[in-house]
Amino acid sequence: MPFPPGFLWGAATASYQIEGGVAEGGRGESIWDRFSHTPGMIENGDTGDVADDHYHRSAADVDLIADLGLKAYRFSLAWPRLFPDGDRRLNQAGLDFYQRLVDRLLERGIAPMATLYHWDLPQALQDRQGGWVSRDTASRFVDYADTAFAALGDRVGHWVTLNEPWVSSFLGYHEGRHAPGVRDLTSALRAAHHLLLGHAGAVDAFRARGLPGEIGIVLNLNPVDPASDREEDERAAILFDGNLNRWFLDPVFRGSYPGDMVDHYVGHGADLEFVQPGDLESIARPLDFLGVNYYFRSIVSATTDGLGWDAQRAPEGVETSSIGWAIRPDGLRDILARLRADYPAIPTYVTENGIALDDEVGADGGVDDPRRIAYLEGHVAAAEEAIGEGTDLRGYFVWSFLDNFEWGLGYRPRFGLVYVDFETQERIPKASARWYSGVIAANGLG
Ligand code: IFM
Repeated sequence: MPFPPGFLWGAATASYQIEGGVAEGGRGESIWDRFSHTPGMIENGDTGDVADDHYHRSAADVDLIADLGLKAYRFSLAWPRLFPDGDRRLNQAGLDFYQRLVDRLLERGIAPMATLYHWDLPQALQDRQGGWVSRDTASRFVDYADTAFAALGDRVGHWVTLNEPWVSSFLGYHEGRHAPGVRDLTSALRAAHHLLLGHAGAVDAFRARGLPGEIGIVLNLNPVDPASDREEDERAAILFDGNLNRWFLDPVFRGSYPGDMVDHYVGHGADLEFVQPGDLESIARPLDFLGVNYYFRSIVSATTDGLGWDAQRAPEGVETSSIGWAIRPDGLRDILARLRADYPAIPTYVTENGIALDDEVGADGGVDDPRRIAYLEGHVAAAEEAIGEGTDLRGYFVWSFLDNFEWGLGYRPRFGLVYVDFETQERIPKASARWYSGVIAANGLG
């Protein structure tokens, strides 16, 4: 039996990408509301104002998850629904939305996996103190997390503190391609550190409550390949690996930042004095699991500008998704092998994996997506191989349950198992959703 009994076959979403209802139920503004309404930031001027209207359709959406036979559903809580001003004033209506969602999932026999931070910081915290650049934002996050644990901790079996802190910090505060749109290296490093401190504080708060569930972190991890065997490209690949993978894995699992990257960032003018005694010990608190989001391998060449690397998501001429990401199931197997080799053994989930395609509704009203089926089949097979090689893999979540708001790319890329007509909000399970139901029923590829 390659996939153990009880393996969690699921699908994932995130609050800002699907909920809509941004001004309802007392929700406050998030940095993604502000950013998506800033001209030029999002393709086609799209915003998450309505998205999949999941805020009004959550009950029916849970029924659809159940009808597809999914065992688990990974979603995120919108912090500004609970704390609209980012302070200690709880908006009960916001919490009630997630109480109803969790209750409905459990009624339908679906295990909830709740992510506390999938990028929608209360805008008030950005305005007041620069968001994650401020150490106090980590404390505000712990208060919010503890409120969620108190309310939902008896029913949610799997908690994720942060989704992809590399994206929140480096895309949000260094490249400025994501909210809040800051472009400054020290700010990104401060943000990354304070995100990890918030993670650590949330883990402590969770443990202090003695709750029955499990808690972990989700990282976006890639194997990193040099674009050539030139020494400069090989060195750039090591540095990019340090930026993307080791800058998060090392503190969480070893209690230290990688020395080569500390030197590299300082060499580029960064100031790391925000790290205080004891921080790294806290960040390295033991976790119950690691979530891995995997989409592609990174191909890196040396540059003379920026941080000294250029990372591509596909070599020339290979088959890619509709947003240019190469299809490389071997990368999933490789990243899991690398984790086994370099870091302590830990129960692991593939918390996101999927492909963006230009799906269309056919003449028969269905959505045929054979390329998604092939993609998922390849990656499920890679996950199976990793289990055979020793990874303690406990679950696999397709990104995404629904087509949704893909951040800077708006609604153009469709990642869902379920097609969404954004005019009518009709949901149409794609052929891949039916295929995935079969995999779940067989507990594997059969
Ligand atoms: O849509 C995102 C998700 O929010 C985080 N992980 C990657 C997905 C695809 O880009």
